[in-house]
Amino acid sequence: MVLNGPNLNLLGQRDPKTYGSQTLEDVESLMKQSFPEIDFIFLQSNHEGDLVDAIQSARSESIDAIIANWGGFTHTSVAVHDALELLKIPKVEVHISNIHAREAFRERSITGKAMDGIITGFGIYSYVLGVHAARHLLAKN
Ligand code: CA2
Repeated sequence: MVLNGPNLNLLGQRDPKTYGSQTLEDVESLMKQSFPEIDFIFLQSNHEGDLVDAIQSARSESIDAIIANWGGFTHTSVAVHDALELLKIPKVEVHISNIHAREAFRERSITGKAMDGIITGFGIYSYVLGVHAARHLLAKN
């Protein structure tokens, strides 16, 4: 399951210096092309509760792993963090930009504490790396 948080629906439309010029649709195509054997479920939402619901649904829908860019909720959301803590499948956080090379408030990832790891700063290729990381975790378990 690939989850994207607030404002990522605008990818490619603004701020190309930080986020590149590719759209969220391009991200999904890249993932499908890179891993044709995987059945991805994609969800983008601007609403925290939708993301919490998606995390909870992953428990009953036999999802193998979560790759997620929580957007701005990365730095604020205790609710997403708490939902993640209850989900015991591989969880990889991805960011397009390098959150450590930007404003100080982006340095802290609240959600990241409940993820297995974080990939940050490789443009939309972060999502591809996220799938490799999830596969590595699945192979270990
Ligand atoms: O680098 C990332 O992937 C972020 O998760 C993107 C979030 C930001 O709040 C995080 O600190 C880092 C913001 C997503 C906003 O997406 C936009 C897309 C196009 C134009 C403006 C914002």
